[in-house]
Amino acid sequence: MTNRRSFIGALVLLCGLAGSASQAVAQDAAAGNTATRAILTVSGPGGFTRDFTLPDLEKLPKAEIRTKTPWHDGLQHFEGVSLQALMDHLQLRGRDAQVLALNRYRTTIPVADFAEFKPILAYRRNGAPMEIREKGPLFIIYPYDSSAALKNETYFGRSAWQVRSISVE
Ligand SMILES: Nc1nc2c(c(=O)[nH]1)N[C@H]1C(S)=C(S)[C@@H](COP(=O)(O)O)O[C@H]1N2
Ligand SMILES: [Mo]
Repeated sequence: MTNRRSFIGALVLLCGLAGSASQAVAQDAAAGNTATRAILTVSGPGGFTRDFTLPDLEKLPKAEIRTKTPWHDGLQHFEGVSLQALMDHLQLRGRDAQVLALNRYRTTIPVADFAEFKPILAYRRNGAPMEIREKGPLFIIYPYDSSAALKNETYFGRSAWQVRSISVE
């Protein structure tokens, strides 16, 4: 009787623990605990792959761009990491970066753009993190106002929002 009762007690306890653990995982993925959740995966030649949380990205040297964009009203202030700095940090080399977004949008950015135009992987807009519904958490931003060459569909098309992964090839 006592054994049976403690067995049931243990079972109830275990189910409770498993339940709250899987709940935590689900909440992380859905609501987006950006402190612990990988929001970016960067991959490269030779099977290289690295996950980044938001704090991981914030530890890299910060780059800022002030510009108007086709997607926002008025002058915007973006903070993030320069794509060139991200490549340098990971010692990645390649010709093209294949960018995949949460909404499955894909675009190819020539790596030469990184040094030439200094686009950033923005994680804050006007001082605040970007929600997924605001095209966050990561948005590739070029300094559109700095050059007439950037104000066209080529560079708007490379400006992926809701970026989830970048693969250098
Ligand atoms: N995640 C994501 N980023 C994206 C797109 C998209 O569909 N999804 N469209 C791209 C293209 S092709 C262009 S020209 C611009 C279009 O922005 P618009 O839809 O606001 O005109 O955003 C780019 N970034
Ligand atoms: Mo486009």
